[in-house]
Amino acid sequence: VGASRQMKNANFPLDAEGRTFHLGCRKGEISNRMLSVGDASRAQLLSQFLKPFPNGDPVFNLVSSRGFSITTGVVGDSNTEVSIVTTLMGLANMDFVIRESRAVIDGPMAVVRLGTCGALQPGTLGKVLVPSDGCVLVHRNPDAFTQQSGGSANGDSPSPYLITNPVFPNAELCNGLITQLQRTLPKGPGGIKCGINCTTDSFYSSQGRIAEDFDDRNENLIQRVLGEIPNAVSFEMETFQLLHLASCSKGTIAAAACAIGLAERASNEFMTPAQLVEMEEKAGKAAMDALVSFDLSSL
Ligand code: R1P
Ligand code: URA
Repeated sequence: VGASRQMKNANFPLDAEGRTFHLGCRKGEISNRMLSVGDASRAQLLSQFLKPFPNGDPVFNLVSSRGFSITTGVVGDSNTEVSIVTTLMGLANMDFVIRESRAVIDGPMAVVRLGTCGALQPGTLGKVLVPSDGCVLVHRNPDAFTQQSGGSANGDSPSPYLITNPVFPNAELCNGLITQLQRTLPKGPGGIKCGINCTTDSFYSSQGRIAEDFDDRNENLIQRVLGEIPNAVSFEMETFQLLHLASCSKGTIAAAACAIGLAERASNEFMTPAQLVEMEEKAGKAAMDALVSFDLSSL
């Protein structure tokens, strides 16, 4: 869907075909059951589980000028529609996806995110980490880095990173996701670990990666996060916005999430590309089955 479209309504832009500004979708193209993934290759891999519609229409695919993609089809023999949406990275992109899909979908929605993440607990490389206990936002506090922020009256300097209170997944959708993951994933070193996810506003500073080129003041950040949130399992970059918007959706969106522990922060180890693809396939199928099983009328 091209960039040079005449938009109407500066408050919530739609083009002449009723397509949204960034996601590029209109009514009928995106399902009430949505799997959100970060990148195009994960979306492509998981599109193998989508079949043509019972009336013979092929699986639908759209790529917007901003790089978001939507693939809509029917899961297996269930006759239930699911859309795989490429959400890209960061809070703002998740905001575009949820707000613009909400605008063109009628009725209740269920959204599951399958991402990758930094694994915070030792021994959790390659596991699927599920924020069943909630999700906080860890974000940089620019005021702590400016000259004029000389500290408060009691002499405390402002903290360079702020940690919000948690937001929570829809319990029924999250439990369904856990059930499907337990069914699909290999026993043993693979498998799942539940806890709290920390969404961050940077892959680097607010995930405690040490940089020489910037003044980040994050040397103790991972230690602080684990001290304040002992059951923190993961660092990633979108789940907080998904769960927060769902909780502000006036009861119309159920959301849950999980992420594959791609990099273990304590040991500095990474999964191999082949291990990642295997886990994406298994966790992706589990997430789609959880979406299919979810009772939308419970919202
Ligand atoms: C950073 O590399 C990206 O990976 C994680 C983070 O949330 C961020 O988007 O998830 P995805 O693999 O889903 O993109
Ligand atoms: N995604 C993140 O946001 N952090 C990691 O360390 C790995 C994947």
